[in-house]
Amino acid sequence: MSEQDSITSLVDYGTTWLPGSYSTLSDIVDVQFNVILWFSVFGTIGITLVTLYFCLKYKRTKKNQVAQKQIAHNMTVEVIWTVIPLIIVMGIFYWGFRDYLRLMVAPDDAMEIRVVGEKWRWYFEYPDTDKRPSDDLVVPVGQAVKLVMSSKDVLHSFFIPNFRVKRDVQPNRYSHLWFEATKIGTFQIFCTEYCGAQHSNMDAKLIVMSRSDFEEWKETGEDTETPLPILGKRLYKSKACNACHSIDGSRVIGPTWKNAYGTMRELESGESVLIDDNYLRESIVYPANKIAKGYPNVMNSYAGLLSDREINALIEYIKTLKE
Ligand code: HEC
Ligand SMILES: [Cu+2]
Repeated sequence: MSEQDSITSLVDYGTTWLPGSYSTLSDIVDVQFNVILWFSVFGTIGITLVTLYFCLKYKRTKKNQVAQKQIAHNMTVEVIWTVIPLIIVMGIFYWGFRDYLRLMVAPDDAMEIRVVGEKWRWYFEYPDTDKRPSDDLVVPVGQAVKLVMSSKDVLHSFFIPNFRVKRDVQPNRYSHLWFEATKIGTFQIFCTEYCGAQHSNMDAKLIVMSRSDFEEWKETGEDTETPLPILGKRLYKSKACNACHSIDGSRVIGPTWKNAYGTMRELESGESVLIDDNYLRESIVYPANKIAKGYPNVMNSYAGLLSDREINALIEYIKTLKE
């Protein structure tokens, strides 16, 4: 079986209860979830049944007047129903805390990857390479990976359901998360903290590769072959420009790209500029320099995040959107 064949589909929904489990620690989370869940289910049903039984048994009737008697104290019963639950709950606490530490503390040999969240996309930086930020989180199988995460704007939350890991991602502060993938495949990453209009589009792919494929992937440079407009079209989605710019004339958060090239753009400053290559480039790299009239200044700079070729590709793509 080749590596391609063994790639699992995006999002393994698993059972009714939980999505498929693909990291070294996801099983311990599941075991604990299931034990506590079923313990609670039996507890709830058991207590309800006993309550109902007592209600009927000790119901006050003409024949049975015992129910009138008040019982203030029963030491034996009270000690039993305090000590037994205490032991059970402390056991769950010990177990939970021990596994919590395993989830929180990354092993020393973990590989570090930086995660940046911004409205409305994730991107991933590999500190030990000169690779450009990646739109997919690519990791080798069987290797502990530690994510160092921060946000450029608001609070986001990074969630890989199949790995049972989730953590808030804040501005001006780093949060951490670690995992070790057990299988080669592609998995879904979500943002699970409502972060504005396009929050539901804030997802990414986690691609788990064999170690040799991963080493190869790290070495691959940028795409120099795809024709510019086609590459631009791909980047429009992968760099999440589509969260704020439409290509069909509709207004999202920013101006549509349809029929934009070659027309005049009114700016907040009162000036007008021709939408040409220079204006487009400046708008991508320094969006705050010239604000389109009537639009909020919410676009992040893509300086350093897009190569020259990628910026050219986006411009060429915008040019093709003329009718
Ligand atoms: C968070 C929303 C958001 C995202 C994501 C975003 N933009 Fe923008 N963009 C805006 C807004 C709002 C404006 C208008 C205000 C301004 O000029 O900064 C704008 C303006 C522009 C303009 C000037 C357009 C004009 O008609 O004047 C260009 C070009 C542009 N963006 C390109 C991009 C590209 C390329 C990407 C993806 C790599 C991108 N934007 C991602 C919100 C966004
Ligand atoms: Cu978000």
